Amino acid sequence: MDPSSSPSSDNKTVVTSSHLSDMATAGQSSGKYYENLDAEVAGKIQRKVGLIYDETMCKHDTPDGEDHPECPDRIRVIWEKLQLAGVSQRCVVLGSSKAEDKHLQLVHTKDHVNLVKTISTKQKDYRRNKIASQLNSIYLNGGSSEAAYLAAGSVVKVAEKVAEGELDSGFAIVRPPGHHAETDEAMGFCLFNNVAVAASYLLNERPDLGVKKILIVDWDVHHGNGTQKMFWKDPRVLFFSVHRHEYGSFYPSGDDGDYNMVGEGPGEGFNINVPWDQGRCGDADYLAAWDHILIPVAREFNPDIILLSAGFDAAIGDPLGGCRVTPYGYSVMLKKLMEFTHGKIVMALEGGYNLDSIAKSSLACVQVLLEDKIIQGSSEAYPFESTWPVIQAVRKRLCAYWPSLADELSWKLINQKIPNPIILISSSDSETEDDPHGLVYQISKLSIENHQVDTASTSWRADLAKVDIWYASFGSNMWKPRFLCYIQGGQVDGLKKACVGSMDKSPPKEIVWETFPHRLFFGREYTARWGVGGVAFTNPLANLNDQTQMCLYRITLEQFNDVLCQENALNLDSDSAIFDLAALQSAENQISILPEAVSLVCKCCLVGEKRRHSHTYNDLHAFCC
Ligand code: X5A
Ligand code: ZN
Repeated sequence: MDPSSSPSSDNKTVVTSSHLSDMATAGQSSGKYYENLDAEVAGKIQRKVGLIYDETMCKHDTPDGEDHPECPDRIRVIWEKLQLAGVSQRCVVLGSSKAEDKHLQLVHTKDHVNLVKTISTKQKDYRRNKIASQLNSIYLNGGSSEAAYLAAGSVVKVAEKVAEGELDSGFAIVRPPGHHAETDEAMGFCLFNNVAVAASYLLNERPDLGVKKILIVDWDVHHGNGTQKMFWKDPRVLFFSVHRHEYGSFYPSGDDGDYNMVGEGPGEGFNINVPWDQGRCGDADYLAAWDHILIPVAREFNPDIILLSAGFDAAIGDPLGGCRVTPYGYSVMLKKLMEFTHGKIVMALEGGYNLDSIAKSSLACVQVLLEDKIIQGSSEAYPFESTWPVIQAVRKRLCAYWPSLADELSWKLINQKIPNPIILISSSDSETEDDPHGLVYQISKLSIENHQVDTASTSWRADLAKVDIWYASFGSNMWKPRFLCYIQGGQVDGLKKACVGSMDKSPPKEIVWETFPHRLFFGREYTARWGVGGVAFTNPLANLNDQTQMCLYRITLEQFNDVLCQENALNLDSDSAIFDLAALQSAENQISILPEAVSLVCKCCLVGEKRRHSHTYNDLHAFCC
């Protein structure tokens, strides 16, 4: 294969704002219809994106109204979000349709279809709970049958319109979800396998539409066991699922989601599983799987249409998934799929249980389908160290079928030099004071006074915006509204004068409370900016049994500079950064010479696995005062 198009070319997976440049297209995301005119003036025709939402699917609910993650509000919040953002107004909104039994029976047994069909009838009232309890992770009520028929039928309808060319792409906002449902069994909150029914419908019932090869991408955090089984021996369907697997212990559990499950007979090689063995996977991990598995294979397979089992339970904040994909991550994954099939993509909702996350992620995806500009950047730059062995194993297992997977990933790629995360602590005051250990003072000098570096560079903001740091606060700045004054501007109680905020007003990407084995070693009662209330520093040499609670905000290094300016009553519009990359580097070096007990512990280490870098406790973290 041509090495220049090799999926293993270096640095592909680093998620930076450079991804944005690939993405820029005409049209804005605010949803005013006249912006579509802009798009057309720019020579771009607005794409026709279909949406189906029907409140009737909300009637499927727990029998006695008990709380359940797969709740009716899931699809409501998505629909409301699309409306509020002005995005649904730019789409083609279609009415829902019930699936036909003969289409359901393309992938389900007659018995299963009949069970779901009759489950909500009066005659079943007394048996319904019993039936549900004998199934795996299923509840049923009087609304279940109709919702299941509408969910499957709606995915079929969007798929049909996209295949016909009447729509460019579409999103069926449906529930119950489908991908766990097997030929003869409802499970995992799924009654009919909506996506599988649609795929089989196109292939078997609509030869006139010319769909001969279908790529099903399943990015729900759970393995799409049902879909896998339904097309196990079918080379017309390439099934790709990325999911938590945890060596077979994550739902739906067992070996089905293993990467050795590649299909059988004529379907051998047409089933691809990417099993994560731990949670916390995020944008960078998913995009690594995209860049080094899915995208090269999709290029070879050359599908006629893509069906997307779009669960959003790998999203950050999901209560079941434990992963960390951001709306931006989803939009990049989807955008990368738009290169195929002239963008003929049918999204069907699967899981996703954090209402806010699924609404935002859905919006980001529909904006991609509309070819809006992708705005937000991602939080994470590098995959887990443990992600590469998974990707390598999958590539190795499947390279006999997909030559583009045959090359070894380059050493450079999988051993990317990863900048250590740094915790920066700033106080609200720049006056110097005795620092018994010299450390705090020394670094403070280093950071505040060495700012005549590279004044020629006016682009310091862009550069520093790409670097995330942890801003560790204690005392007053632990109160979020107070810290946010530095980022978003404003004045809270206790602040003597309003802050202008950072140039980049995006809120901290993460806020974490951690207890550190250090105690406060000095404080000040009064500071220029805050008046009475003061600041404190942790004593790095204190007894390790002493504990200090700190609040860590993940912000960019650009924002950190603006925080520093405001704390020290300096102007924000300086040509150079107060604390630039060189300062960060020297702060790191200063810290690295200190004995182990001295340094703070980076949040990654506290949370668990060695992520994205390997380090010991003594190679981290800068103080900046
Ligand atoms: C569609 C989906 C999850 C089932 C989890 C059961 N199902 N514990 O996300
Ligand atoms: Zn799921």
